[in-house]
Amino acid sequence: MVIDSERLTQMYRTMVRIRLFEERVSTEFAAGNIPGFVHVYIGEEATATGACATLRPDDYITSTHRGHGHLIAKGGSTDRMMAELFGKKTGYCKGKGGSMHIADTDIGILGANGIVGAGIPLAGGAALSARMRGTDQVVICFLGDGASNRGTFHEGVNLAAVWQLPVVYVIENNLYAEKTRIADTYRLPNLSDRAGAFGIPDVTVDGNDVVAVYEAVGEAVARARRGDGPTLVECKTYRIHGHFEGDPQTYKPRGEVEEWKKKDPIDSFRKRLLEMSVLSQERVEAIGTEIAGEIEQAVTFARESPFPAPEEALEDVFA
Ligand SMILES: Cc1ncc(C[n+]2csc(CCOP(=O)(O)OP(=O)(O)O)c2C)c(N)n1
Ligand SMILES: [Mg+2]
Repeated sequence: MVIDSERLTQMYRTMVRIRLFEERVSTEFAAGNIPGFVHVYIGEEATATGACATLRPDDYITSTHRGHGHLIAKGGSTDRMMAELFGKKTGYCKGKGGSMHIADTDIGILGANGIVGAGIPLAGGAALSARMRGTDQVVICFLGDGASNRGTFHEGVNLAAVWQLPVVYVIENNLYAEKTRIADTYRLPNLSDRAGAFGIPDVTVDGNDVVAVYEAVGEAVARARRGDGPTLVECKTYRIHGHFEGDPQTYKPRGEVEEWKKKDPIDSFRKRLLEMSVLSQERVEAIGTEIAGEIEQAVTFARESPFPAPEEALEDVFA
């Protein structure tokens, strides 16, 4: 597959945007400016970026508790995301939701989710709705290796397979569910092997290679769009930070993080784009400066925005 320079550059920019956003979230969290739990996506940027680059603006995604990368890749605003993390009124949920509850239905983001595996039935519902409305919209459902052990996965993927719904399941196998290694809870070599139980196609890719992700998910999206049902895509990647910010990570074997840092998805993509002359060194630096400025502006926006008023606490509660 030939991918044009503009799209390659766009994907590079998205990966840098996710990385710089997450690095800043990490330092702002450590400084005490972000309340609650935060799970960052550092090291996994190629997966969300390659997957979302295959979608149309009117397509959908469902996300997870580690959602910032998915949301940015689908076009979420870094200003409103940062404000939400800071608990401010200008955030996506008026500062009342935080990191794990960011949604933007106007651009097809059906929500991050604090409940592991909860995006799976939502993705099936959105896909069924697309079919009933007679559209050819597609849903990408992001989930973790840990989530693939949940009942919602087996029930949700099976139903989507039986009904041939337009969903692409992207499993981000980052080796861990909290402190538990996937190898301690699952015996087969690939999580994508689970597709055989549902009778749907599967593919396993290097989740740190944005082009490989783009190609594999692109094929799966095309299949879903033409009515040929779901696909299970496993992206093998690694989370460089802890499960949550502040996690001491004593469960990771010595040297593992350093080994994976050598496979950094942004470094390797940058090298490739320089070799292909898609980008020059000057352009790389200009992109870095521009996006660093955007993130700085997002932090300023968040910092200077007001907190929601106490009397608004019970607004937007549906029960
Ligand atoms: C239903 C449910 N069970 C348990 C938890 C606690 N929990 C939060 S994240 C997580 C691990 C998820 O692992 P994985 O799906 O691999 O995603 P990753 O954190 O690696 O991105 C667990 C068990 C939860 N939030 N929801
Ligand atoms: Mg995991």
